[in-house]
Amino acid sequence: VEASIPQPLRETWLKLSACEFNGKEQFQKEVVRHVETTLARSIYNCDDNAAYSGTALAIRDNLVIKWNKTQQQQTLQDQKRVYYLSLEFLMGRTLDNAMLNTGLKDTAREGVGELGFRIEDIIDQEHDAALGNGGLGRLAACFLDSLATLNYPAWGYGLRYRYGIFKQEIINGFQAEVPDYWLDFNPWEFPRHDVAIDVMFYGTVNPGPRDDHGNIKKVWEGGEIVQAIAYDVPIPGYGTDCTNNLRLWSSKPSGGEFDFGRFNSGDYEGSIRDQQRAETISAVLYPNDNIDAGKELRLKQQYFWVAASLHDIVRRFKKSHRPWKEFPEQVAIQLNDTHPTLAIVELQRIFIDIENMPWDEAWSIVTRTFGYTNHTVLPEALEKWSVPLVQNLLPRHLQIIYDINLFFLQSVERKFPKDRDLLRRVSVVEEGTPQVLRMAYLAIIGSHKVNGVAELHSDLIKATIFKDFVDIFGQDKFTNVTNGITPRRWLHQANPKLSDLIASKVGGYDFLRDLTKLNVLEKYIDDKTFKKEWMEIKLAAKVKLAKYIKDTTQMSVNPHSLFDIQVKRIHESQYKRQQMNIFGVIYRYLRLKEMTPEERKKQVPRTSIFGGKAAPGYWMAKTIIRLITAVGEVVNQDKEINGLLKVIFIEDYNVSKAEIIVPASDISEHISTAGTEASGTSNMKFVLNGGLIIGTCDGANIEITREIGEENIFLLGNLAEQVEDLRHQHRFGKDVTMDPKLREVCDAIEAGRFGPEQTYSGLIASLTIGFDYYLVSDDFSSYVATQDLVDEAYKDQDGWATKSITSVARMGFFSADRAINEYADEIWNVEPSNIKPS
Ligand code: OX2
Repeated sequence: VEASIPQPLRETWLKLSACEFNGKEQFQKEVVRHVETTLARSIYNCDDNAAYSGTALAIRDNLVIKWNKTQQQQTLQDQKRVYYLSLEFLMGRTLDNAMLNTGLKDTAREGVGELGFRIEDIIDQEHDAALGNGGLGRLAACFLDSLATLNYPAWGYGLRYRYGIFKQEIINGFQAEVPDYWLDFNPWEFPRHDVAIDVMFYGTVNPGPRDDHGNIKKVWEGGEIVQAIAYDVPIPGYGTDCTNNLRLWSSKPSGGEFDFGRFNSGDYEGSIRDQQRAETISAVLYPNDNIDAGKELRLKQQYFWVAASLHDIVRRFKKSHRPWKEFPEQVAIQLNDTHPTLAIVELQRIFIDIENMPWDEAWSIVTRTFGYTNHTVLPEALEKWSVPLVQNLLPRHLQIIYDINLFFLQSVERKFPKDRDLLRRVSVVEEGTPQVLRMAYLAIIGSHKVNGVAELHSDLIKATIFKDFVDIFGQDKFTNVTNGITPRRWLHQANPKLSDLIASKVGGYDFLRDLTKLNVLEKYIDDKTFKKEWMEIKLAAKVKLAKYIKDTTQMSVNPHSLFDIQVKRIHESQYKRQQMNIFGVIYRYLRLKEMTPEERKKQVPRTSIFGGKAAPGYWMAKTIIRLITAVGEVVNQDKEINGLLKVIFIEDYNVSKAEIIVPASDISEHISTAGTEASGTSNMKFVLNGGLIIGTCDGANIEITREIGEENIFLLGNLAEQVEDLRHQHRFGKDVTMDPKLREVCDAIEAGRFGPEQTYSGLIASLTIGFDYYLVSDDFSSYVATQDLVDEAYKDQDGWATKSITSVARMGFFSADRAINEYADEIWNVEPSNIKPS
């Protein structure tokens, strides 16, 4: 029975319903009320942090009213909904975004101003919600913003990690990790203790009674039960009342906090052991970007999250009393990478074991419901679960996986008779000791669409890792949706001055809802004052970053130097190639050292800025960080260099820091080995903020080039189609000598110019005895030459401004709104809903 107010009393209730505050005075009243009553503080102890809390709670009230309305209207309209399943949502901060999306920022600025606070200081109090590693998690966050902005009825489902991605500290030049406990005060989540779902692990599968068709049922029973508690987060759209829901699951023991029997008999520790075991499931985000760790706890997280989410989705569908066959017309579930692949198996299990549906009918519904997004071709990132592990943890699911695989292989056999090798290649079960499950294959088999995240990437998966599946299912099942970013956070919020300048030229802020409107800017490339303002805004962003660097590292950098930025995860396999960047910095340093003072005067001063986390325990990635900091220690103090080159490592790169860093680049680096970076999304953020790119022909760089024009990007290096040959040469070629420029850099490192050479021996060895898998030596001289072109181009500031403005004008395609509309049309078949404004 659902709790609700009986009909005759609803009138009374409705008259009393909460209203949004309106205008500055009402806002201020709410802030003060929250500080005084919700926080129990007063005028005498209201610091920035208390002011943040009061402001957040006041803004939150308005948000919640919109959110409730949206959810009620969506339920009433009973349209098809999208469910975006992602183990990561890298949200960053919420307050500023919520104020901007609901149009309350000016009110809030004035309001808190009169109460003695600066809105910027208040915003700065908030802890990032860092429930993600990098691009994959941030993409999910951008997609939520676009789904709400475009009025799509959509929910995100994820895990409520108690610890997000660790905080990075740099100690003596090396990375150290500190836990990120972020839930101290989080006004943006609403616990739903009434939404508690039991999830079972382990146990056995036993024969049960016969079903309606006379078959003996399989009963999964006797396992350990953990409860999933829902925590809901409102997601406001920009310029609309549509406020969607992100539901995050938290784990807790089922049936009471601890074992009273044990407690009373004096076994205090034992009594809380089960509680801790249960709570461990949602305790911590695995800090791996693009690497499959294969740990049991991770599989537990995946099933826990997937089981709770599907239970929730199925329950919501059942409320509509529609026949099961309409399920795919009401529900679209998108799998963000293979992490939620068990959802396919779980839905099939619900249908056949619980709802007693025949296999084929169930499977047809399942496959029409799911879509799968692939984000990588890197072999180390493709998820594989050991069969014994799955057998133990999810015995019934393993049986269903075997059946899915069997029926699939039978269909392949019918289509390609006698091709035994094909069957071996496409089987979900990979032979070996132990056998492993290839989750990507299961995801393909169980979905109606599979997409890559940029054109090159989508082509590559069809030609390489999923080639057999294209032969089996046909081309149409495979598609591309190039990633995008939300211009609300990554332009309007991060760079308000630029957003205002653009708005003054393109006729208001409509471009934030239709980014193609930026193209109007091209009209102004000869407008001197506009150009000047444009470059002043860039300089102001650099000054702001320089100040941040000064405040946090005590290092002074010259805002008039060329800011060259590479911020992204540092991957163990080194495919993003921060090492190439720092080798290039060393090469530049060696050249500067050789120059006469006169020659030095002609050089463009440069500040090389790095940031990014390495997974704990990943030694190669950490060595790269150490080399960067060590080069900084030498170069930054070198009197001869006199500020012509500075090397900065920004500690603890995260979303809120990206909002300071992204607007401040002159050039940013996206230099992955061609064919390895599926898309990249920071490339889009930097260009949207008027920074140029130095990059390889990889991922979305290719489409960015197509949109903005070759003259506006600095491309370098070998192409994806050359990579295989080059690797072959490295391994089997006769006289493979290292590029002489790179040799010189290695010699300097080995001579100990950046500290003990043993520190870097692994990194150097990866180039030589490791056969230079990521082709640094093949791309290095092109990289160095291209950096020289960057310097030349930068000397012509007017030409640079032209490139910058033209690029921004042509970036409309890279809005996440465009990406979401493509998903909606081609994969989900959903329509925006009609959210009536309040
Ligand atoms: C990342 C990809 O490495 C990156 O290229 C892409 O832009 C991003 O996903 C969003 O699509 N884990 N992280 C990624 O892939 C995996 C796997």
